[in-house]
Amino acid sequence: MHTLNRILQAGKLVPALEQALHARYSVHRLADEPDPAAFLVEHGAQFDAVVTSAAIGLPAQHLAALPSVKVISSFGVGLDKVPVEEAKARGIAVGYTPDVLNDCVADTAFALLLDVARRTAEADRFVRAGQWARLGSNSFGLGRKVSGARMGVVGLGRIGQTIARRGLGFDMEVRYHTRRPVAGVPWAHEPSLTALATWCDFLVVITSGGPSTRHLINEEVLNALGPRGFLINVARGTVVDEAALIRALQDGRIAGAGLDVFESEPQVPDALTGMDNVVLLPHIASATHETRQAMGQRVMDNLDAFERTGQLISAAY
Ligand code: NAP
Ligand code: 8YV
Repeated sequence: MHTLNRILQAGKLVPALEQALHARYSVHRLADEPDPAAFLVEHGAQFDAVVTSAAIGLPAQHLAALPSVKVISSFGVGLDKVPVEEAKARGIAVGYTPDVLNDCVADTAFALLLDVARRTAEADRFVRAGQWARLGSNSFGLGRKVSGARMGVVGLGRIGQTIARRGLGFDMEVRYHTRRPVAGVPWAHEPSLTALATWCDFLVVITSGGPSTRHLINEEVLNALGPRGFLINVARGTVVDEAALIRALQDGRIAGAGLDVFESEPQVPDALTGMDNVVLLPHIASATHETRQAMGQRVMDNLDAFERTGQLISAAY
């Protein structure tokens, strides 16, 4: 038994999870503190668990001020803002919410892909602005065909494989790039990211974030994707060199982009908001009632399992 007496809530959570957490445990919201670092210096020792999210994370210096913490339970699958190595070194368990969001993130990748290729958001703006009524039928122009196109998936983990499977329904030819080939999948591994970008019509990015993938999608990859190629990013903003992406779009060196994530969220560069061949989402790939409910449930289940058994349902290491 690892009774959790006092939980630190690192930031804002979805309301249902916040309610469930506060109904079950004694929880303190760090965000309510005017000076969180000073609060932790004074009171950090009273907490034996932290609940956070992929978006909020937990600064390593905050974890250093929490000497009694035994478990971190994070809402989300991305661990780029969670100090996993520091936690591991101290024997602190780290829980997260993989798998339950695969479908919705894959669906969003396809929503972006279809939207940027078939220009649906742009066409919606055209209709609302009265342009169709003014200019008449066939005035909007043409999009790019998606069915039967070539899709390159960068990262073929839980979500990447779900995206690749979606390609089957669109009769797409799918190849992927990862550092190590994945055993037992029907798609061809491409060891060179540049070669994958050259080959495909749609390059869909779904690697993990963090320093090891920073600016993996750089000028060279974008040039390889070429003026008929589209970039879709549902991974992390840091995986794409955003300045290089903007230059490539401005020069017409790629055809367009569908982006759910950005380098400095929630800031989106004006250069992107002014472009019609770009579809922009506010990091909502997992944001459905069903998936967010399942993610919140996994956060609670991780805590519950840790209390009962010392193990997590979904452990990050
Ligand atoms: P996962 O199962 O761990 O898959 C990660 C994949 O990335 C693996 O195939 C891995 O293969 C590949 N990868 C890692 N580093 C790479 C590199 N340098 N070059 C090429 N491939 C690399 O993770 P997942 O559950 O699919 O989630 C993936 C990521 O999606 C999360 O970490 C998160 O950041 C992001 N995400 C975003 C949203 C959103 O709302 N937009 C929602 C959920 C998740 P190798 O290790 O073999 O290279
Ligand atoms: C999160 C995400 O919902 O799971 C992840 O890694 O990026 C999203 O699913 C979002 O970051 C809230 O924490």
